[in-house]
Amino acid sequence: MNKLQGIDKPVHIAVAGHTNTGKTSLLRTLTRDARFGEVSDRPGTTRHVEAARLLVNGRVLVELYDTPGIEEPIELLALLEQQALVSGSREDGPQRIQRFLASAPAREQFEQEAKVLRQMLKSDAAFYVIDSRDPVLAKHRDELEILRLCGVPLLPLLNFVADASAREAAWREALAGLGLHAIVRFDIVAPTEDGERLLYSKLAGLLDSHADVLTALIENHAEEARLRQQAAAQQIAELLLGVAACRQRVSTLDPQALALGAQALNDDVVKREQACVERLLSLYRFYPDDIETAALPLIDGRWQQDPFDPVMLQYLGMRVGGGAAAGAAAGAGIDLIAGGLTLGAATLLGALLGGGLQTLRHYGSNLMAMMTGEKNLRVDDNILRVLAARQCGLILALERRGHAAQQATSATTAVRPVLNDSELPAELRLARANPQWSGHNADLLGDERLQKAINTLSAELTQSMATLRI
Ligand SMILES: Nc1nc2c(ncn2[C@@H]2O[C@H](COP(=O)(O)OP(=O)(O)OP(=O)(O)O)[C@@H](O)[C@H]2O)c(=O)[nH]1
Ligand SMILES: [Mg+2]
Repeated sequence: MNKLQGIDKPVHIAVAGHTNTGKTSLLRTLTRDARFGEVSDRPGTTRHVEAARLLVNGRVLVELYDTPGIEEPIELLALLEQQALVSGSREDGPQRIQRFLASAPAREQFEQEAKVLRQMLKSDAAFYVIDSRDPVLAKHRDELEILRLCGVPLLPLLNFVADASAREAAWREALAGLGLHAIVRFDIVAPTEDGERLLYSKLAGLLDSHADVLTALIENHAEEARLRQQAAAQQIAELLLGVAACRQRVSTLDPQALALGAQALNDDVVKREQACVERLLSLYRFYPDDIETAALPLIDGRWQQDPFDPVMLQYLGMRVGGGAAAGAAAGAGIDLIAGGLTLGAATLLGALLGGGLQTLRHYGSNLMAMMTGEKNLRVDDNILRVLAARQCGLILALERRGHAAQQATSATTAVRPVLNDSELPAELRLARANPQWSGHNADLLGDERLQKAINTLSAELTQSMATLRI
């Protein structure tokens, strides 16, 4: 990126505010590091200044500094005023802060506040994080007064704006009264899609000399998001093509052999899906235990139900062939292909188990071919639909989740169908005819048709997801 050439030093941004407003959480969201610092409901959690870096192409563009919460602003402002009176000189804001930092109270009563102010003086700008559910009190006004003495551009950030008890208008009025007109709303736990872009562009407006760095960061984030979506869609396409191609050979049509074969196929699909979930989580820089939602029935990054679970299918309004015996034999969602015929394994199982001669007769002369020819089990089309819907739903939920989220209850993404229910995409039908595509290894890398199918299918999935995002 050529634009980075002229950038010689990173922008230093302090994150300040009253205690417990979400400062450390903001760092987690902006760095996409769910393990940054310590976050808790207790006030006074962060006790020291802690830095985090934002890199683009290996270059540090921004250094963010988490700071301890300010706890006694009223007392501190009174002290600063008293110190100004005693000194009698006309010092500017930063000089007054320096004077305070050199005084004894900065090492005693106001040790925490001193850490914040020292960092403020060293920074190019600061975010002032506000819990907008709080009423605007004297302590907040005093806190802002003190921070403004540092002479650094301050961008107030209204957190908890989505909460019903947010007092956004009162805060805007109070901030305007203090001369702070550039304000950003930013829900730290569940930021909107363009939340970060707005945050940095507002900051760029306040920091003219560093606008190029912030613009480069914004562009990089957009590019990263695009590449991440592309890579994610590709992972899903690979999963679907692999599963569509899966076949489990069964040597006889004996119900027990069928049930064992069906179970082996079932286990293989569950494993493949799990591997895909793990790759998606790591692509979006989440840990398995970050994800647990009602909409997405994942526990510790693992689906509660395997894709063959009738509840899951029902949820998506899908059915798979299922006779009485099918569920019991783990055969639901699995087809038998034999002698060029595709039959629901369940139907056949039901016929064999129940001695349903009627059904057997129905297959007529093809039955012989089935008995003697090659017999394979494969997954039902609807299982592929479930897999597609779940993985795309997961991506949408991950996109909406900030890295500061503590619980996952806020995810509203429901798993919705992605593949249409009339005919499977051509690539998946092609995969049905190419069992070798179910392999996991490097021999597949050279298969041009497979590569093409992955690219086409992932483009289709990307498009379907775009419609789900609206
Ligand atoms: N629902 C919700 N909770 C949030 C949000 N931001 C922060 N929290 C929660 O608020 C609490 C305080 O968050 P922290 O990030 O530790 O706040 P802090 O400002 O760093 O606190 P100190 O270090 O103690 O000053 C935690 O329980 C967070 O999970 C938000 O946007 N939405
Ligand atoms: Mg903190």
